[in-house]
Amino acid sequence: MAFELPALPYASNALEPHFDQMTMEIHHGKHHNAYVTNLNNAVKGTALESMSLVDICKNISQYAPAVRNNGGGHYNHSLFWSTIAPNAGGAPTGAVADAITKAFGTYDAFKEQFTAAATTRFGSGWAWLVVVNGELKITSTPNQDNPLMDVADVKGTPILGLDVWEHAYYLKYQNRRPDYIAAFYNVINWTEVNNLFAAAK
Ligand code: MN3
Repeated sequence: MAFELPALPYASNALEPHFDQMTMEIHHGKHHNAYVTNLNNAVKGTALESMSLVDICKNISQYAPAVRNNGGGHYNHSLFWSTIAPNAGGAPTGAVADAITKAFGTYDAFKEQFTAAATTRFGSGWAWLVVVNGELKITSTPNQDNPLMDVADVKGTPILGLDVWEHAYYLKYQNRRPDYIAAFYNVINWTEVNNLFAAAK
């Protein structure tokens, strides 16, 4: 029952020109794959082997740093690949659109706050849109932490995440993290975000 690297749900060049093919291939095939391998090594022979990643995250403070870093890495990237897509992006749809209006006022105001969270996360980490008691909040976490974790400042169910580690953008955008963040809005898979929102409420 080892953890497994999920296949990308689209071709590695499908998100061009926003997210480039080489970055997608290295990010998924090397970085994410390494988190899966290292997670499996960290849980081998322990009770964690048969637990869900979500349950592991919820009690992460009880486990070794290798479980936190690689379990978080596996969860975060799996969510990331599923919530971006080709022929996507733009304004949100469905119940998430309504919830964004309710929580932030407008889609532009949401973008402003999410961009700020992603831009100001110092060093490596993630920006998140999370569901807390049925409502949307924006937060960020360091390294491979996420809002499911008992160590997170803002706890909730993530329905959208943006990886702001340099490995996510350096090949195409070099030091220009803001350009990478701006490109992200062209690939958000609002259909899947709505699915996650419905499941989280
Ligand atoms: Mn990454």
